[in-house]
Amino acid sequence: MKNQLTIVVATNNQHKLKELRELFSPYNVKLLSLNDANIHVNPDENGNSYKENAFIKASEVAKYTKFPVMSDDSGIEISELGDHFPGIYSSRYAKENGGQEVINEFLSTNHHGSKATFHCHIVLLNLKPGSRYDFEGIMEGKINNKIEGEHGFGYDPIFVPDGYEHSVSILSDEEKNSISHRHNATIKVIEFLKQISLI
Ligand code: ITT
Repeated sequence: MKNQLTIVVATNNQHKLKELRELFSPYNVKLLSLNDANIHVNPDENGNSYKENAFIKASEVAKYTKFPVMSDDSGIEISELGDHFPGIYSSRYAKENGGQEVINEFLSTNHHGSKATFHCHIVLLNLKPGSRYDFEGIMEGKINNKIEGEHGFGYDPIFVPDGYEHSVSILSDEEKNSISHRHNATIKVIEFLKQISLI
């Protein structure tokens, strides 16, 4: 049997960590939180793309561990708000406009029906010293006209995936994890790790 693969997840977002752990749970992969690895950093996400920000987070954390590092930079793009917005600013957009509940209320009232897409960019560093791999996933849908459900986080209560009638937050964790942008990026990571015989 292969050795367990240990990876440090470069995120301070506990919801992301939980989802990633669920997505990797069928495999012999141990995902360490920053806390588990005793790493306390808050990288400045000043890149111009998910890809750049994911690399900034992973490379900052990689300075403090010998394990491979995985980061996830993600966001939602809402067509009616313009090109790729809030996108890489998704977290800040909510924080600077009264918080997630306020912004979800605003968007569901004023922009319901708008096409929207979640993006996820994963960077995997140091599987071998110095190596870097990038993976992407998206989930398409639209903005709901109301806030719904208790599951998930962030914009989940107002995002209706294509082919569904309700917000992601109505879905169980397992259901979200079978269609999400994070799932769609993660399956590529898993395929790759299988190809190179690490799992
Ligand atoms: P880290 O940088 O520490 O990983 P963060 O929350 O700041 O945590 P991002 O910079 O990648 O992460 O911002 C992602 C934001 O996009 C997140 O805070 C949510 O507002 C939104 N988002 C991303 N994935 C989401 C999901 O699955 N469901 C709902 N909202 C999501």
